[in-house]
Amino acid sequence: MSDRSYRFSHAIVRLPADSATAGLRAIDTGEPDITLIREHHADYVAALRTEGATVIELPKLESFPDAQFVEDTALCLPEGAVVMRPGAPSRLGEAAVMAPVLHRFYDEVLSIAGPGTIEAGDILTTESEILVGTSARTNDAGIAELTGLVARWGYRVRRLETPPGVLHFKTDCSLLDAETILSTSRLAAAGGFSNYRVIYTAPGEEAAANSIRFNDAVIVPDGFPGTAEALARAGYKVVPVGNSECAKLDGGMSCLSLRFSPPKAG
Ligand code: CIR
Repeated sequence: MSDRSYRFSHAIVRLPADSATAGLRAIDTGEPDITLIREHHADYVAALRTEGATVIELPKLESFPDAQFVEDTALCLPEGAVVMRPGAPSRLGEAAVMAPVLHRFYDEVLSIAGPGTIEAGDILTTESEILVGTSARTNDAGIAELTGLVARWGYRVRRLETPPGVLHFKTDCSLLDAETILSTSRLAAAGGFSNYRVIYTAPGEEAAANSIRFNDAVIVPDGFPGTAEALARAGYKVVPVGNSECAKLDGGMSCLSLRFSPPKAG
């Protein structure tokens, strides 16, 4: 089986702005520490580089406090990229800023024109399909437009539902390999993963579900020993990275990068 859904040559990240502490959050769990955000971000970039990534570090964008969460702005596939249309009004402009960056690496860069909205934190690309969860940020019109766009590259989109109160579909799941998904039990219970093997986050460790498989490693947020152990037991190489501050902004390991293998050099 192919492995293009978790083996990549490149990652795009954006350095956290000073304004990052003003990023969106569902619940106030305390002021994020900007110095620690930067340290964790540097550790994250280092982990990607260790796993073989060419990392493109974009400059900070003070006018967009959530811009470090680059994942939400685009879907990067081997054939082309699709610029999203974020459902959070304060994040809408981030997508347009990402488009020229993607043009460096892709001949084909498509865009969600609207009126629907979709953020790529709601998209899990597996080896055989593209799963999209509806959420407060991603609606049916956004999913329908994405479905039409990626059909030209032969992709099938399957619509699932993100449980209420969960920011993004991938807040609660990640791809581990061609047949395996790491998931919280609340998301898996909503159905949709019957064609996959599911490894569950340990009880009370739901926040560990937002991890990423990047080449040989599974990069996980630090501080979730039960889930890290379950992954190690299943044979994965677990690489923990601190995420305490981005967690206060509802962000995790997937949100901080766009992972891809570009068709052109860039
Ligand atoms: C937001 O609410 O949009 C940001 N504070 C967090 C975005 C996290 N992104 C992701 O899950 N893909």
